[in-house]
Amino acid sequence: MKKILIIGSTGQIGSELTMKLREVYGDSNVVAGYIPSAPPMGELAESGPCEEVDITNGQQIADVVTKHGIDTIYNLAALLSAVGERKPLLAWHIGIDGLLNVLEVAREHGCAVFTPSSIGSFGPNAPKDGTPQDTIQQPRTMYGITKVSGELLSNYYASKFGVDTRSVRFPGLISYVAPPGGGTTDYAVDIYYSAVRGEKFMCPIKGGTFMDMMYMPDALRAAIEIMEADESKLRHRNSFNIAAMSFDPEIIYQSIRKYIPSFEMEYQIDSLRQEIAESWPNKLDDTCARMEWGWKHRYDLDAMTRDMIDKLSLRLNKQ
Ligand code: AKB
Repeated sequence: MKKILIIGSTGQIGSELTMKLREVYGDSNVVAGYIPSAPPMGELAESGPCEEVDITNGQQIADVVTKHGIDTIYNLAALLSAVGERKPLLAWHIGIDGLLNVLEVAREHGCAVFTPSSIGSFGPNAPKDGTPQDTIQQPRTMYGITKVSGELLSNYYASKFGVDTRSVRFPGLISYVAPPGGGTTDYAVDIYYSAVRGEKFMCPIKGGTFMDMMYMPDALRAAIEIMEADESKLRHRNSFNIAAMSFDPEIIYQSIRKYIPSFEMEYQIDSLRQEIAESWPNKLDDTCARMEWGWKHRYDLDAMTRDMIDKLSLRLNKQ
């Protein structure tokens, strides 16, 4: 059985991935790493071991890895794209200095490492539609620069030191559990909250701006399946394009109106997020992930909309 440490367990992906990994590998085998400003709460805190782990403190990571006999690290610490533009030095410190700490601990202790990359690792010079697995990246944001550098560093540790590093390039992730913070694709989560609350949605991204998106259950499955994949079949490591759906604000708005016909949306463009969105691909080609480890999404836009509206309605009515 794997012994897993999650760094950033209380964030948007971490809070759900920790619970999913505990379900798959057993509660006591999954350590939720957190920083004091974002401590675990409720089920996350109560269902398994928790340890303070600051990604910028290599010794702290090493101590927790030794204490719990960790063999796999999910490194989820990062600042998202829009907030990374406001705090570029911190984005680099967490994304790259932090990743180096993780890779060094992994090298010394023989751990496998998952570090998500993103559609943000591509820039305006990449082909926009059917963006290939291997192509020019050249991102313009600090977030994207840390993601490309992270991919290269992770590949380097694999080829130079034999560290089993793997990852995927996540699209915008949509979930009814933990809200995202500071991303460019966040509008595609916020829009469901407005719809379910019966409020008009002020959309920060222009109609006609397409980005890849994915429902969280598919993203969690991808993070687990890539780490379970047969290594001998992998031609790539860091990072695989994965895709599920691509839409612009108008398309997601119309998908929600099938279930909530009175829902209204107006545009109020956020220039920073719009500029970032325009530099990203419209739609990734994920053939390599499908061929090399059998990636397959389960949720398309309408299936996700149905589930989001059901689950969010339950959650918001309970509060
Ligand atoms: C963001 O918008 O910054 C993230 C991402 C696509 O990586 N959701």
